[in-house]
Amino acid sequence: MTALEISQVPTNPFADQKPGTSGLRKRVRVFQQPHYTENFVQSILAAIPPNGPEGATLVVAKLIIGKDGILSTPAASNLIRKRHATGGILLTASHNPGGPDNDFGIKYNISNGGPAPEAVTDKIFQISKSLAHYSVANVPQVDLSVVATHTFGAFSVEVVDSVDDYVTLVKEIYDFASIRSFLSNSPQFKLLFDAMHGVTGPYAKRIFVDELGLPISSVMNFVPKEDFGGGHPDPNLTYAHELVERVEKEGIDFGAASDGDGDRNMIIGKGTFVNPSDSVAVIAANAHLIPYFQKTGIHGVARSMPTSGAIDRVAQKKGFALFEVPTGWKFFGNLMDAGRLSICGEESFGTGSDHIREKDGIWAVLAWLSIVAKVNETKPGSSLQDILNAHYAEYGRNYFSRYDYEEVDSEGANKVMAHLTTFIDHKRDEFVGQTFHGFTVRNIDNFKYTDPIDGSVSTNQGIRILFEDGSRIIFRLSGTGSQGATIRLYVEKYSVDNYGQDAQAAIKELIQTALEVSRLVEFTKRESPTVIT
Ligand code: VG1
Ligand code: CO
Repeated sequence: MTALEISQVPTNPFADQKPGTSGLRKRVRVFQQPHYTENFVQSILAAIPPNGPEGATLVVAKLIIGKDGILSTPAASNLIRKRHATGGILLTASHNPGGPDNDFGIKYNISNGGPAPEAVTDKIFQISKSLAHYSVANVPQVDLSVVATHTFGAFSVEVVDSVDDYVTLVKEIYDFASIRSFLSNSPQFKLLFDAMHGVTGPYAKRIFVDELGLPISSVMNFVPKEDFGGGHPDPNLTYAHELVERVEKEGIDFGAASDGDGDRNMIIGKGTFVNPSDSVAVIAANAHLIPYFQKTGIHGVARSMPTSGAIDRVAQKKGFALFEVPTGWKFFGNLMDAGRLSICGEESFGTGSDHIREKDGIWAVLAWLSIVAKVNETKPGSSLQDILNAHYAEYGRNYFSRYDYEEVDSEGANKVMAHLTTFIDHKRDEFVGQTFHGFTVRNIDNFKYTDPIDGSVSTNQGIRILFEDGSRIIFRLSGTGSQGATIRLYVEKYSVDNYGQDAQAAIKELIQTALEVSRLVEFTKRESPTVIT
């Protein structure tokens, strides 16, 4: 085979290629502009460290691609680690809607398998602002529907089975035989997994049907579609309504969903919603039931700042080290690489461990399924709600809710944040100590994080209002939206013994306080949020 021809294409830089919480997220139409996508990919490649000084040429010797172009984000993280790849590029709108009029995204993961940290994304952004050309290789068309390796001189393209390595991984983590025997001995136990036409369909079919012996009717929307069948592949109570309705109507014991690229998860049962902040706490509290953690032990646990402190209670009781990081999975990577973090989660339906460097939807579903199976060995008939109640009885309950105001006018959103900032600086003295609906302000700040491993500092990670009783209100702007601005309002209230309340009723006064203090309705003209979790 002759070597590939590389050509240089002149281009002009774009000013807006700044990656956000996880990758560069824009409308599909933006990525379709001439040179836009090529520019960004070139900027990523140029930012890869081992290639040294500015202007050095990156030699891409090998490309590994999932069959049919399908690879979930967690499976890609695993593959990068297993194959010792330099990094990986993921083309995905993640939890946002896709198709020609909606979203697209490009995520870049580094050699540890995790999302690029800020130092790397900053470098990508810097390069993108002055890019004058990109390189294109004339690689012949490769059939992505067949697992094979294609060699072109010193360069090769390997098309791999998307599911195999991932299934091997999760089978090392969990006791499949015990889950399988629980399922076959409990014919009344109904499980339903919704892949939301995202990437996890083939994984779910292989794991739940082939490996665990469930009927094919246990998985829904399992054919991946480019536009997610017109849906919004975000596994929450609003967008996964098809699953939610079926769980209630059909009395399903265990319902689960994951997002477009398979890194998020939602766990529900009839009449039961497992809040993601509780989910990671319950997994941490029950980690001794999972073979992987029996082997490794728990080195530490972590959560993103807005995630409730439910896991803090577990850490305290069990003596685990606890870390609070900014929003975004990239902040967990250093701690994991340093061997200081085993289990972590985000309130945004992200849960995972150090088995890879991404949050992992199917991993979380299997974690819960393992816990259900084990608990049922000693307490037959235990439901998700029973497991939650037992947890609340032992640790208390952190009532938590998130209100999303999606695609609001940027100007309005900025006004909300600017107004709140006045209480951090010049109006601080009158604000701290004030009481709203029974909650007295103890402190207000803008979350700043110093990475304990490399000392890097991330500022402006969300405005926190902390109250005397430990309750919190947090405001931050989304870094994954593609249009206007999205305001996220998070509230949390801890109760040691009153854990049977409806979550919305429990946090009602905090929401009132948040809206009053921020003047959000006035600034954004939004009477109500688009999504409530
Ligand atoms: C959101 C979530 C954050 C998550 C990120 C990426 O970011 O809040 O917790 O890590 O999405 O998820 P933001 O900046 O919009 O709040 V995914 O499934 O798009 O990788
Ligand atoms: Co995602």
